[in-house]
Amino acid sequence: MAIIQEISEYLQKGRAKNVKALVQQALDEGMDPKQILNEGLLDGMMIIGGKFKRNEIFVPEVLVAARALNAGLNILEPKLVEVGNEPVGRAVVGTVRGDLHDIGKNLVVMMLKGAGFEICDMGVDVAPEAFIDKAEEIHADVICMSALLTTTMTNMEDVITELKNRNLRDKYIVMVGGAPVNDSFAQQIGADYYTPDAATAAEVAKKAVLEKAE
Ligand code: B1M
Repeated sequence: MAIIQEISEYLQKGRAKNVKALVQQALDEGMDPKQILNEGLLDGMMIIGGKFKRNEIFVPEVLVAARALNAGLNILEPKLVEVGNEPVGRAVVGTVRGDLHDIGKNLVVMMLKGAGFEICDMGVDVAPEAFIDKAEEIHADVICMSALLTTTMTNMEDVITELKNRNLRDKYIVMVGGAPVNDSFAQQIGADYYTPDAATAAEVAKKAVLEKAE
């Protein structure tokens, strides 16, 4: 079996140690880190997502698969972030209030680091005030929010409302993303950018910061 498929299958079984070893082996064999990420780790997680949706598996199985995914990501991270070097700006990144999903957010953190950003990773279940307080504290350029639930994506708007209340809206580039989020939702809540994936988020953040500085 091809190593990339093995990574996906061990991830689905929640075998973190095997995933970790196979990701390392794939890197040692010279495989592209992005291919390992997309075709091995994320492919495996998509299959888990489908089974979860169809009630074929439940939260514990999803959690062990997520742990295996994170084990693989830890090995990949240095390779994914070594792409960029020049610091281009600072970003505060977090998953919005009420939402505990952090895998996509962690990818956004990695890709932004790779694009040369200094990052403050706020974790999950982040209150609107906390995003803004931290952005002010570290003199951030960008606020990045992730949401995976239709019930929590609406909390992204609270951050924008709070920015407006504090007369800070124009100070920050606000970016949103996550499975249920799309461009029209981003426009509706007044975010600056929606991007469908972490790599695009990093590209767009870099471009936006450079444009704002001109
Ligand atoms: Co949750 N969950 N979950 N879950 N879970 C989903 C999201 C769900 C779609 C599953 C399903 O039913 N098919 C569903 C949401 C339904 C909905 O809202 N319409 C769901 C549900 C219902 C729930 C619970 C309510 C289940 C329960 O308790 N009964 C519960 C909620 C807990 C809470 O948050 N309060 C719950 C819990 C969990 C676990 C804890 C078990 C686990 C999370 C573990 C963790 O994150 N550490 C989990 C998981 C793993 C999933 C699925 C299976 C996978 C999510 C994931 O990590 N995908 C998910 C099904 C699915 O999405 N197919 C599901 C991989 C990740 C890389 O993708 O985060 O989308 P994603 O990130 C992408 C892009 O979206 C983008 O970049 C990444 C790609 O590069 N992106 C951004 C993300 N953020 C971005 C920000 C940006 C730009 C791009 O700019 C700032």
